Amino acid sequence: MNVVEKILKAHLVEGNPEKDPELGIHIDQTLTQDATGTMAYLQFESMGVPRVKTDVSVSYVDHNTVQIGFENADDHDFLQSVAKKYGIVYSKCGNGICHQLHLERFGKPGTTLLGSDSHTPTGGGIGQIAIGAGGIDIAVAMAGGAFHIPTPKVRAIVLKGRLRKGVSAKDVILAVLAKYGTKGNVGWIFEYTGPGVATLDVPSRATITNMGAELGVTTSVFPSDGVTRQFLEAQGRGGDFVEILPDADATYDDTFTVDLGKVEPLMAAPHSPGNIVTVASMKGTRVNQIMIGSCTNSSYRDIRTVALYLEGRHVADDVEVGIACGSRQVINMLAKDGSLAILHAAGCRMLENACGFCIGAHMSPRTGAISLRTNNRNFEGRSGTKSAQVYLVSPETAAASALTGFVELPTDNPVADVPAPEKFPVDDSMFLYRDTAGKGVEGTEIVRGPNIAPVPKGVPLAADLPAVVAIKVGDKITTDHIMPAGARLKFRSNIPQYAKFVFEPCDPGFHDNCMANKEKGLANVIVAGESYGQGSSREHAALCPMYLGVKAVFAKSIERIHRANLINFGIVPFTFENPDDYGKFEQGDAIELKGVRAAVEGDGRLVVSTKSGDVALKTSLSARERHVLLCGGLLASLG
Ligand code: MIC
Ligand code: SF4
Repeated sequence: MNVVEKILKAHLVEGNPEKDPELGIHIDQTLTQDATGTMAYLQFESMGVPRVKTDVSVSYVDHNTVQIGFENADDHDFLQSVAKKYGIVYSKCGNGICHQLHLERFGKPGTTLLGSDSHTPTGGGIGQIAIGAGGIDIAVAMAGGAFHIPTPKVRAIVLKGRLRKGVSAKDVILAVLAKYGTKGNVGWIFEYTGPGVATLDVPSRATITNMGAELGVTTSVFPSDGVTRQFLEAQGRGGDFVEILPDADATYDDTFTVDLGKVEPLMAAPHSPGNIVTVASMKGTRVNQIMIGSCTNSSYRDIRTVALYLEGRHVADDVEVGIACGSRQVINMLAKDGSLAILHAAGCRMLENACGFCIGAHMSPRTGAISLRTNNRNFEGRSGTKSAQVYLVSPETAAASALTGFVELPTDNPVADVPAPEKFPVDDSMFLYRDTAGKGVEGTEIVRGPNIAPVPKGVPLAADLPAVVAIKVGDKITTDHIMPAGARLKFRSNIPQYAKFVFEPCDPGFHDNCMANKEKGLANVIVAGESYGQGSSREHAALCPMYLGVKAVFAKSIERIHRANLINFGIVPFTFENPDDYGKFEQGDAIELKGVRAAVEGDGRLVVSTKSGDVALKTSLSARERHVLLCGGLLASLG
């Protein structure tokens, strides 16, 4: 067996991998972050379960930390009180970024982790099957329910050789993205294997599995080996180690070999993480801003490497450089070894150890800027500046370029490798309720400020639906297009308010049109191209459209997490039988979804008449998904 098969076999509760298209797996650990967590816990509350049933569930606060206005602070208080009541560990605002913290303090090889954030696969770096999902799926897992994944196909990414100096894990995952792109990988799990694995420390492995999210795979995973043991021991968690290696005769559905020694410094050019070019080809390009950090590249290894590049030097006058560490542990180590002083002296802006710039919560670059960033997504406008050109790079490329203000090759003047620390300083004081984890504190009152609004529930799917094409969008529409974050993020706990911004970057009139159609008794339909719903796990990209009366999506293809979220909120995910039929719809077309309920109950086929002729649509659903859709969503299906 390979590593994926070993872990899934130990967690299988429904389905047979040999013949079933969907598997139900038991979830050992969950994580939430604040921006998706409030909804997850509101839904968990409505399930009426007295306490979490997982081994460990952690509620992190890292996204909405800026606190302009009362909304974010309201959310934090709500989350803290929920954690106390239900036996969840609460990571206070200021502790760090969820994925970095979870890797340091909770991630355990051989276990399953479900998180309400698409970068949860970071845990694959420590040998977990770690998957991102919508908040309600996390709520179900906390209540002891199974999580469902498409029966995976497993691709071995065989690593050979050793990276050259100045080249790092970020370049490896960019090389994998260059090969496989951001679409067409739905249902796959990528398992890293081969002799090169041993040359990568755990934080580097986690960089690779983190950004596997951009491939659209279910997750990515590394084996748990001697390197994993050393990392856990250095974290004072040696007892959490178990060895999980692929058997010598393990088989895979496909194999791709990466010769680490031949990987070049790479970057993802605007506006997609799959748009890969070499750093060499961009060398000498003027840069205005450089942002280092995010859950992809904020470990001690990464920021220490940056400090080594900047030691005794200063960033260029015309470039703004910001650094956000992943956790307090990282900051403590940088403080002790003098790196913080180096970074300050070099003229870097030291930012909060939170998501911050990555989600466009601050640090938006100037109009038309070129911004190099070490995070994982460069979708148009995500930085907060629509005209900005964001390139995703390694910490090494970022640091080398900071010195001159132009794109530089980090291999020209590389620094020494940062050895894996023998001991990490452990300070768990900002993880609250560890002692009552799994038990909860009876009598705890949930704190609900005005930003916490009730969760809307769906209604059963009607037999026929008179409808309107409320919007027609193109290929690769991301959840950042559907449900913008940045300045709008603070409304995450208040659906009627947040729903005002659905499709804001594509059509600011969308909300009002949908509400008007809804009042007339018409359903709203979204027509889209390839890879609809790429990116984040934010269920708001389905929940808010549900609130606006969206009942179906017609797309050329739909990404995994978003498709699951649509079903969870009673929106039928149809694809075209013939993709060319996309051309037969125009925004504003009046259509009818005749027999839509029967289609969902039956073979999933629906024919819709348009002014250019009939269009055949299909949806392939498991029995469980069918039931959820007919009830009007997962929450409604639970009674
Ligand atoms: C992101 O990177 O887009 C986010 C913000 O972390 C999202 C979660 C969210 O929208 O809250 C993700 O990746 O799932
Ligand atoms: Fe936070 Fe950015 Fe990571 Fe999302 S991708 S969890 S916003 S650091």
